Amino acid sequence: MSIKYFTLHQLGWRPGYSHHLTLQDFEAGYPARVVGVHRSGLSVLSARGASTVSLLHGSATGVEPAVTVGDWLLIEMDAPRVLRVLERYSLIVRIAAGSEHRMQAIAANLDTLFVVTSCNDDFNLSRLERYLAVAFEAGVEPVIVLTKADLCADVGAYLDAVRSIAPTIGFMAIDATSATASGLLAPWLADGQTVAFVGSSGVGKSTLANTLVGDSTQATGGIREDDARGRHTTTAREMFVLPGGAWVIDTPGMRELRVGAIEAGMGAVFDDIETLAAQCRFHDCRHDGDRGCAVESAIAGGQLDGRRLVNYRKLQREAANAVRTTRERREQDRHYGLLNRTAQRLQREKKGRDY
Ligand SMILES: Nc1nc2c(ncn2[C@@H]2O[C@H](COP(=O)(O)OP(=O)(O)O)[C@@H](O)[C@H]2O)c(=O)[nH]1
Ligand SMILES: [Mg+2]
Ligand SMILES: [Zn+2]
Repeated sequence: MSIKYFTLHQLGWRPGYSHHLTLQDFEAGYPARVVGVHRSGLSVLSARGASTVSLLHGSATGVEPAVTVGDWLLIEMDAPRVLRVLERYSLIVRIAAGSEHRMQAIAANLDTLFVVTSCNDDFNLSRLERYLAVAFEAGVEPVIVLTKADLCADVGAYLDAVRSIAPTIGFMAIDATSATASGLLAPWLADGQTVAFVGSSGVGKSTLANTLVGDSTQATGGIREDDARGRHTTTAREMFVLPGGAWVIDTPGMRELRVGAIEAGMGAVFDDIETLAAQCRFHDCRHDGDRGCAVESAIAGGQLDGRRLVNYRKLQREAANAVRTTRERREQDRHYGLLNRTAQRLQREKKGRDY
């Protein structure tokens, strides 16, 4: 398959990235976008075409969290070597599964996060709030996509529920298998835009990705890994381009999206609770039987869903916990680093005495 060449603009380049690059940087290397993260290395696209660079080792180019799909790299002019990871415009992160504190990047430099759920048992307002908080924290516009509308008798009830938690953000109900879905998502899929689909397994993320790609095989630019049927499947972390020029990152279904620090995101999703909390009699009100609590009286009066307060608290605890463990771990690392260096010095001194 022939390789299609993309301009930086088509690859999603933003003027802001240049602000972090010096003239020397541009002489030493060129920018390239990570379109695939594989065990063997990173697939990148640049104005020079497609290439593979090895994964980053060493602290010089190491970033925390590690390089992910959508990242921009500075690649050395004449060698497949990463000089630097460019400052991220936005980054969707979670606490890695099976870890207490390790941040895992899901997608970098996104414009839009499509939060996908279906009009059935998967639908869960608290989980939606969680995804929204993560998107807002990252500075990414969230859009809620309700799939399987064609299989649902009362789509209106689902839409009303979404409206109740997120009156200001975009949402839609679709049949992900139908071509009409493309038109509904089109406002977020302009040339050079980068979007990602997140949500539970089986809600239709890959189906939707396939619908957007349509029948066009040339649209994939030779970078999409197809299975035997030539359909997109969610295997590795990768992004691919749509016929209209937008970049799509499909993600494997997530069993849980555990949050890290999300104060700003919480403020955006739960601004009703935070506004009420400012009216509580005591500034350190726990909204839990305290006198003069505006949050509890709003719940009693039916203006606020009690479920929202429960979820707000849960997410706050989770975030505080993640922030604390990360800080403790950093201090521990510093401590052990110091011990190590001291041990090495003592050993050198001992050797000096022995010889
Ligand atoms: N009828 C209907 N089926 C759908 C819709 N979205 C997804 N599906 C089906 O649901 C199953 C899971 O979809 P898939 O895209 O693999 O989900 P993913 O795990 O989120 O990527 C597939 O059999 C799809 O055909 C929809 O909007 N309507
Ligand atoms: Mg999938
Ligand atoms: Zn209160």
